[in-house]
Amino acid sequence: MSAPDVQIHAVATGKAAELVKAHSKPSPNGLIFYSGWFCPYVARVWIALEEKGVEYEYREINPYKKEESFLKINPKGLVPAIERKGFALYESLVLLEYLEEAFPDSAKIFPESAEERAISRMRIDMVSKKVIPAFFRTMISQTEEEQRQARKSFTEALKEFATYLSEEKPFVGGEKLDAVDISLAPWLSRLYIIEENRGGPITAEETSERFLRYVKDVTQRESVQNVFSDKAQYKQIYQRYLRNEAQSEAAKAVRAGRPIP
Ligand SMILES: N[C@@H](CCC(=O)N[C@@H](CS)C(=O)NCC(=O)O)C(=O)O
Repeated sequence: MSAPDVQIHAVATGKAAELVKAHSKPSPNGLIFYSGWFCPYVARVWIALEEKGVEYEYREINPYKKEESFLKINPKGLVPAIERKGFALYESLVLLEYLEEAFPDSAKIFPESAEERAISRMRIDMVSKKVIPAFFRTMISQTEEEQRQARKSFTEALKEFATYLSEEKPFVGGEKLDAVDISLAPWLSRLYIIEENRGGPITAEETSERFLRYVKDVTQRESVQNVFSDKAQYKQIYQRYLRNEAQSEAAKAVRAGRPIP
């Protein structure tokens, strides 16, 4: 099987391109954000930067090229990553925690108390271990029966996520997005891929009315919309998953039944 993943539109488009332009110069705080416009893990960090109001310099990377200069920042060769005053770091969820601690005056995305923070981490762990693998599996499944089963696991995981929501506030974080919301948000922006190709709209029967309202609120949030490129540009990438031809580390792991790296 060939490895066509390296063929990606080179730069962000649409609303995301405006954000890239606004962050094209070195930032006074020295933060460099290594991004791939198309990547949902990148979107987590990008949304967090925007929600927190932390300044950054945006640099576009094609992680499939595994260029030597980027491997010095992240030896795994994956985006997102950051660099600041000679310090390099990667892994989207670690980056969320780093931003919270390294920029203590910025808007908070984790709760104050140790107990609530621990609960947030458990919820984020559920997103990573259940929701995201089931999302990828639903995309790469080829037979109708596989697709049906994968979608069932996916929507059951979403239903579990819905138990984190209250009737009073739009988000898990209350009136604004917190790290739990942000850990899932990029996949909610990409729900249409499942809906258009794997069995139609996600229904309230599969999840809940409350969850469907949450999807609307999250996907309409300014920070979430602003990191999204033109929908058409994602197609080339997601077609590779839908045909089960993607050769990304995530695709290889899901195919082999291993945890996503
Ligand atoms: N666990 C990583 C996953 C990052 C990841 O898989 N990024 C993808 C792009 S969406 C990547 O860089 N892929 C390059 C490859 O698979 O070779 C995180 O949370 O940051």
